Amino acid sequence: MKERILNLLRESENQYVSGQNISEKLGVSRAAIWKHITALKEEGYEIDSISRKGYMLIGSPDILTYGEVSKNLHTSFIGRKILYFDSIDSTNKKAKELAFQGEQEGTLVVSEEQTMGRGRLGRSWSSPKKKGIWMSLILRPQVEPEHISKITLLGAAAIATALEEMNADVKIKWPNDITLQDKKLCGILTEMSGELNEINYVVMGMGINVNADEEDFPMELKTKATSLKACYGKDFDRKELLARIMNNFEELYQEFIQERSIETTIKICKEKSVLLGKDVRIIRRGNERAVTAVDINQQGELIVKNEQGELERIISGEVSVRGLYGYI
Ligand code: BTX
Repeated sequence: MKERILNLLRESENQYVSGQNISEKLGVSRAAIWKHITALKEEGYEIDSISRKGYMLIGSPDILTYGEVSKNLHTSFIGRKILYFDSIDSTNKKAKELAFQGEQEGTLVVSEEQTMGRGRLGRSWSSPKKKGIWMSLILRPQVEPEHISKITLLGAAAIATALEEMNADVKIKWPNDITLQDKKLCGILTEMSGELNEINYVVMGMGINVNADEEDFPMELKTKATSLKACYGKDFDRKELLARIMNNFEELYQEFIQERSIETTIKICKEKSVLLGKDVRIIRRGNERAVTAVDINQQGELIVKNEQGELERIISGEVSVRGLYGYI
């Protein structure tokens, strides 16, 4: 009922809606309306109330609920259901539990903060409250498990495109990072449950530093992480960014599922690549070697030239890529 009252207020932008009108349309008592309005105010909605005139919505909180995100969402199934948390250990963990219980494809788990956000290989992911977008998407692609690493690239391309639409000049660092001024802005963690030749579900976790100030990052991240705000000196609209990511992702995902192609994704990943043409280190289980990044092929693999001058394909799996002297 609270959501329905909110929707009525949203529909009547800049106008008062009388208590009687709400009561007739939704079949609730005036006292019940008052109770829900009070609850909405507690959530951060600014609602003006004048006796005899009624209620008017004058401001919405900076929260990533479906009600707040959906205005900019144009998808048919990606992000059409958002499970919203104020605080959680990890959205990937929650999404995996839900997917295991049968949650449908496209459901998005979002939290304002994570107390145990995770990166790849058990690393931790700093997720301060309301300073970023910490979310995990449940997918059930009907493809062989070997294609799963492509989903990370779809995510990277969708996020980079959304950020470009909002005038942020970001780069993609194959396979799972987005960078801004050579620092880490976003990381993607894709996890899968499946059999040898069948996928049960995939969870793609995305962490994006949006409005974090430098002091929001732990000491060890200060030289290597950045946020949109730290770079551009202003707040970015998290709701709009989230919706744009979903819109872009759905398009790329449809191409992947229906046409078995990631051509558009690869084009974006190459155009925005921070690695191509650079000398980099490939790190696999503690072993490092220097190569030159040359290309990304249609399978989403990184093509590098090794010290012998031979071309090699690097599959994302367990590798990390670093610049010769630092993160890039
Ligand atoms: P990764 O293993 O490539 O990166 C993890 C590393 O990045 C850490 O070891 C640390 O050095 C650095 N780092 C940690 N937090 C941040 C941050 N906020 N910004 C920049 N650098 C950071 C990347 O793993 C994948 C991260 C996925 C995070 C999402 S958030 C929603 C979902 N839930 C969850 O638990 N993880 C994913």
